[in-house]
Amino acid sequence: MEIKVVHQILEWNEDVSRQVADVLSENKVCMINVMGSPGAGKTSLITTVIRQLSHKYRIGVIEGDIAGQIDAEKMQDMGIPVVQLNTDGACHIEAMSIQNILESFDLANLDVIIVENIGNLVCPAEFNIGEDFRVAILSVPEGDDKVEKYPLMFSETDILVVNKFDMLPYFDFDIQRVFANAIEVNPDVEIFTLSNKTGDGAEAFVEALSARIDEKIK
Ligand SMILES: Nc1nc2c(ncn2[C@@H]2O[C@H](COP(=O)(O)OP(=O)(O)O)[C@@H](O)[C@H]2O)c(=O)[nH]1
Ligand SMILES: [Mg+2]
Ligand SMILES: [Zn+2]
Repeated sequence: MEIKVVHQILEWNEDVSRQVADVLSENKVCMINVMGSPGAGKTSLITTVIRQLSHKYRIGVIEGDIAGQIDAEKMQDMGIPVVQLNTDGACHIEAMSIQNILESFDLANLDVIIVENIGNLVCPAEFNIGEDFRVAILSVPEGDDKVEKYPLMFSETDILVVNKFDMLPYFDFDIQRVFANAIEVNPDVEIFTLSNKTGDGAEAFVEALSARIDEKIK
């Protein structure tokens, strides 16, 4: 008899993530899974997207954090429906949590749900949560070797945002190395350099995001 131990959680997660994806499709809602290290700029990027796209789409947010609700409060202040998911120590979000949370949203009146995953470059990449696509953020101060060191995060993403590009002059950060490493592990990845501080590069990223959203909901 086959003995399943380690993979059981991942297989169960896959089943539930398919159920979540079905519910989202039935309701024509596009879900985006935003991942990256603590401080990479996930919340800032989501805020940028909300500012630029909330006239076009009805957006909701799920804020994943180990504890607290600091980021969720920022979303609420922008008038966005938000649910805070506290993982109480767990370092990634699983599909089961998303499935439970979806009941809190009025899905018929939403076009997009943006999920801010737990700040972590490792295991969030292993767990599908029913998303339509992923955005991985790497920020300049983290260093240009991170794609090589954490390949799964970058091989499994659809979009890579290199954030805090305004800080490039202050760091020995070789953007060509990041491009080369990312394309090596993920030939189809779309890459954007961007600063949430100055707004440089945000327009191209938001346009690409919008095209992917339209593909799902139109
Ligand atoms: N200079 C600069 N700072 C940024 C940028 N994006 C985010 N930050 C700052 O980085 C810190 C962490 O950002 P936050 O969005 O909270 O990161 P998160 O932990 O990934 O959600 C905050 O102080 C932001 O103001 C950027 O493009 N340039
Ligand atoms: Mg955050
Ligand atoms: Zn984890």
